[in-house]
Amino acid sequence: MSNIIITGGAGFIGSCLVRWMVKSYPNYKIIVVDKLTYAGNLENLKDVESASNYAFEKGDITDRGFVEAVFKKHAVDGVMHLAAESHVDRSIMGPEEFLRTNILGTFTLLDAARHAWKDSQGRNMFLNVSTDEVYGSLGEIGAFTEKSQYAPNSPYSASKASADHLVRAYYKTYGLNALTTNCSNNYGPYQFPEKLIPVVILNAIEGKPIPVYGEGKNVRDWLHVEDHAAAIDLVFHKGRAGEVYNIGSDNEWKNIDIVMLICRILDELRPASKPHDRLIKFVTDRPGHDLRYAIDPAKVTNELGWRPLIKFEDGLRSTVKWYLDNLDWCSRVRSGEYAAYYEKNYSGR
Ligand code: NAD
Ligand code: TDX
Repeated sequence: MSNIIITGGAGFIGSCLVRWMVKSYPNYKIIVVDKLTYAGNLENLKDVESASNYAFEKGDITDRGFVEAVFKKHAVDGVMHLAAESHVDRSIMGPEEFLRTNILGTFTLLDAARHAWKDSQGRNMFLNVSTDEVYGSLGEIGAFTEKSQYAPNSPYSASKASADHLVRAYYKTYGLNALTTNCSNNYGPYQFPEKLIPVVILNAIEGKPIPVYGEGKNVRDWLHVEDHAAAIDLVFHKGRAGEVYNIGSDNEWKNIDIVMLICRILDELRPASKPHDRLIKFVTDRPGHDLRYAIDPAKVTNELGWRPLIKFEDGLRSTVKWYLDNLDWCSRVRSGEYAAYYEKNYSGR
């Protein structure tokens, strides 16, 4: 494969994957397809914008005419599909856009690929980037495997689950070379400051309350975004069509513990008159809040040899540092629409 579209390439994980692919494969053409919603920002791609193997197409993945035109213009033979509405709290406040982008958008891409690739199936690949949230919530023990039952609990995870089912159906019914990766929580630079880690960092340094939902006992399994990009690259090239691969790093943290750890890192890097953890505020819980996610990565490790390389304490510290060094980026992406969202999400909690 040589002409690969990365949908959602201007977002958090997408932009990391674009940087990774543009640098790793000088002979490929990497084409970013992105609508540039509040979460997508061309500033995230400034490192690659002048690379000769990079192109950008602005548009909506639910727009069939646009998607077909991109396939034709660039002779697309591979798809890494990340474009999505990705924030659970927003899906609770307004599910419709999640259903449109995540379900209809995935269908539109799959169907365009099916038609564009009808005579060249063997040489193409459609990789759908999904989430561990499709499996619902775990109790105190165990981890999700590729065989775990789907049990999504939020409009976001239900829309991602629907997309995963469509990918499977296109493989089974039409023989489209397609597969899905289900990954745990990502962290790292360029994550939009509506997700837990950047919210904690920015609120702490601004002296605002640090909102912890419920009692802070919910558990997430955290993976550095660069380890995720490496996994996507590997599965795209070496994974078997029709399969599912769970990506995660055995790195479970209770929310309150991760919040405390960020506060300690900030006490060191940006000391304030009092410790930052004084700002922690337990607020009304997220409805349908999944208690615990954990991924069993045995399949991707044993079959393809993937394993995460970035130690969590190192990755978290460098992430905190990145935010401190990029406060201008933070204020630019948080302006406008984000300000209205912030007010709505946190005012009643
Ligand atoms: P993000 O919200 O940071 O970025 C999403 C990108 O998609 C943005 O650039 C946005 O402009 C674009 N987009 C949204 N709607 C679009 C549309 N209709 N047409 C074209 N582009 C559109 O998301 P992220 O955190 O980078 O997540 C990327 C993918 O990875 C998503 O599919 C998400 O479900 C999945 N995922 C995320 C995590 C995580 O922890 N962030 C974990 C596992 C899986
Ligand atoms: O202000 C907050 N306070 C808080 O306690 C926020 C924003 C979150 N939380 C909690 C909720 C979760 O238990 O922290 C945990 C992490 O929350 P998010 O950052 O919103 O992530 P999560 O809901 O776990 O989903 C993320 O991982 C899976 C991504 O947003 C999804 O796109 C991905 O599929």
